[in-house]
Amino acid sequence: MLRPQDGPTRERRSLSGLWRFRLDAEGAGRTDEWWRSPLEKAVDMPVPASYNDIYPDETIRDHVGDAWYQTEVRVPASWAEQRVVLRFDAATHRAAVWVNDVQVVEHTGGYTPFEADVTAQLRPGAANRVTVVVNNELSWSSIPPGRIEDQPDGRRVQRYFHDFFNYAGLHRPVWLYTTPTTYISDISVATTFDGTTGVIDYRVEVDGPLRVVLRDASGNEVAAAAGAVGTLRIPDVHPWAPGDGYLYELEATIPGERGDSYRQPVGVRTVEVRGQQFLINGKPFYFKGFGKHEDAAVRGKGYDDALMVHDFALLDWIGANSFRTSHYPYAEEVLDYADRHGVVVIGETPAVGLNLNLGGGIFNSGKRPTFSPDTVSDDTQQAHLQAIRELVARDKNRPSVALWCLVNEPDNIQPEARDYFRPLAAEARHLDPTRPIGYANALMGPPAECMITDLFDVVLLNRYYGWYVGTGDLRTAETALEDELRQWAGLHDKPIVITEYGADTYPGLRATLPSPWTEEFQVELLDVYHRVFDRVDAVVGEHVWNFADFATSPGVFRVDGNKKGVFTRDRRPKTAAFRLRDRWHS
Ligand code: GCB
Repeated sequence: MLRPQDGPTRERRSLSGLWRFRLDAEGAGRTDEWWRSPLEKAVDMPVPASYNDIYPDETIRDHVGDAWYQTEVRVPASWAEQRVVLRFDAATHRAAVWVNDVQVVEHTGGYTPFEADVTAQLRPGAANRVTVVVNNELSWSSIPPGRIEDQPDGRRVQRYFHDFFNYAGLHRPVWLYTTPTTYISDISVATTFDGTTGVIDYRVEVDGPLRVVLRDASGNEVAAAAGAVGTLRIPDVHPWAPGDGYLYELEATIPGERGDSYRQPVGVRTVEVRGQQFLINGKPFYFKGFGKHEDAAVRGKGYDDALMVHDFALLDWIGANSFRTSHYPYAEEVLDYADRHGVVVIGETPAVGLNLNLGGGIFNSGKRPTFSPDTVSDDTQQAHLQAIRELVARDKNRPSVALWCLVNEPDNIQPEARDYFRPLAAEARHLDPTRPIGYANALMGPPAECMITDLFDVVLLNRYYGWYVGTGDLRTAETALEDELRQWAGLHDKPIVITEYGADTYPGLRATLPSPWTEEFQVELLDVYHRVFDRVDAVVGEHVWNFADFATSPGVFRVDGNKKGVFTRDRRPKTAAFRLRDRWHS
């Protein structure tokens, strides 16, 4: 699926703005057919945004079930000549959509786009109603999973096995766009080098003749070809590289008056795992950065240009070269920016919380079966496969994405884990043979007991020695961490990226002797980890948890959310930010 774009044959209309909004805890809207008329008893709701924190109203914040959005749209009469598509960049976690009285699409999965051809339903030149019902329920057959508890007072409460708040709604822009009736439906590129020549293998989904032109960043034509499948060669190529987001532009054109054209950015680079090294363009790459979240006050997970650019500016300020889209695919605008600025991305699926013995980095008592017909089951696996397919389909052409992370902190020691993950790893490799894959391993799945690491290319470790384990004891943390990293390096000839390490830190809480929750402790803990990383050659990256403080569900170990941010939720630096800046710039 291609992103909407403006061009000689295509036109976009953003539906961002205020929509009408109404909660529907009882599910009446589907039986009473609320899409047939203007939504009654509605309030204004901004799109894009999570709906949860817009009003000071706990029935909205803690809502479980359907929520309805509706807007009215008019497009020019000239659109009658065109094919018209309605696209949602995301609707969390599932949605059904009507244009006027007709349902046009349904989608499950809260962080990937979906669209419908609405040429037959949308009346150009007239007023049209667009109605969406989004549903935020998580179950054992959703990714991420969850379960709903019925309270004695009749309320339904959503429980889930990850700590970040279950924000919901229309988190990303909504578009109407046109294409000609004969149109380009997808483009795939894969890049390599032949000496100093860049090689782009392309495939365009189209029936009939096609022309392809490649231009450099100054707009000069550097290669051309004919046909839907082919190879372009660029002598003296300017590679895409970390810190140098150089992009070419591939323009595919269906010739003729009723033809189509589409511009696809292309960064020429290779990614490879060789022994315990992670190579970009054949050179060892060391990941410096963070696990992040899409999270901010008021808008929740709603996409925002200002916040996005600011976050990248802070990454640059602190000397980071990469981040992980923990724990779901981020807005496409974020990936565009990373592509254009040479920021390396670990792209993660929304699979988080597939571990019944762990919750938000904390051990639960006892051993419970994660994989069973009543918990993580074949249904979960199907949803997980679909999430992988949609992520790869969306981001396959992005030079910034160097590695796929298929799941965060799953149960990796129950024997069934192998049967669950083997088809997932195989599918990811089949869909994208050009990128390595990994999964983020939790502390309770140590090297000797892990059933699945051999299915992956890179060892990704989330570690909390000195925080969740041996809280406050940084001396033991240092030896335990080093000991464990050496075990991994000895067992697997694979590079290790530390995808999480950190400590909750209440901004402004200071102490002469570092103790948990103080700013000094966060600094000391990072120092300890960095000393160890520098001693273990197999470690090729460090992603601190987290870039910024973020909202969570309530918990006794959460003070107004997760406070492991190096920046506060409003993006002010804690003391640790300056320490990281010194390290990462040196
Ligand atoms: C983890 C999880 C992350 C949590 C973090 C924590 O291991 O991967 O989602 O937020 O721990 O702070 O507990």
